Amino acid sequence: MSSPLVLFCAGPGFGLPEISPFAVKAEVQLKMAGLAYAKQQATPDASPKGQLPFLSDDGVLVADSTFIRRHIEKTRKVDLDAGLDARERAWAWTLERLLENHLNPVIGYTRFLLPENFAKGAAHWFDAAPEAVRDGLRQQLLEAVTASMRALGPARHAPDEVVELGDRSLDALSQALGDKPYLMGDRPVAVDATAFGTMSGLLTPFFDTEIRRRALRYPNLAGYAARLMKRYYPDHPWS
Ligand SMILES: N[C@@H](CCC(=O)N[C@@H](CS)C(=O)NCC(=O)O)C(=O)O
Repeated sequence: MSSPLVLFCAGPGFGLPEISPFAVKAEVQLKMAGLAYAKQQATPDASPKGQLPFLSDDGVLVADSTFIRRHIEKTRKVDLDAGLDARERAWAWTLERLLENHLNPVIGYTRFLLPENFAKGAAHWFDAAPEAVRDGLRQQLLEAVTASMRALGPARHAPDEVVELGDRSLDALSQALGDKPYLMGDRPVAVDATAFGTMSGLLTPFFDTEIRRRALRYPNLAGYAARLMKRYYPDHPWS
């Protein structure tokens, strides 16, 4: 029997198994829970919250990677933070906020608002559109992302200031990881799904960026991303 779970994401790209760090997080959460699932490509407008990823569980739609986690934990009786006490769970959640609320916007800024990266990456999403509207669609996307990056903060700063702030969060994450294999110890828990989405998104060799070079200065973070890639996407080429 096929699984009732279908994860809707944008699909692979930019040297990653999924373009979006939130989609990587959601998929790794499903893998951590040991659940069978199918994947389908979708665009954000198909999601109840206008963003990817979202999950269909036998037709019931659940949007947002954190609510996807809550849904599978509740309905499949799994605990992705099993073994952690209340204080450790609180710390893991704090790290998730650092990753999603601070570092993921740096990824968005780097991919969309640095013109060379936009030209190499997202601009190609419209290559198949009729020539008459192609540039307009690119411009429309850039304007939407710029508005959201202004709301989130990065678009108000100079590029080197975005790198400086991102680097502070990388340093904090590196300190939090230390010499452990995973953020909370010897086994991966939910925050590792989030951190892997972010770190693979920052470290992908597809974009040659200053924030990637900074991330590579933390050997424990580069090793961590490679360890998780091997564990959850063993067939995905990764340097
Ligand atoms: N809080 C959401 C964030 C998801 C998100 O930001 N998705 C982006 C792709 S990385 C998206 O769909 N953006 C399209 C839009 O906002 O219009 C989650 O955890 O799933």
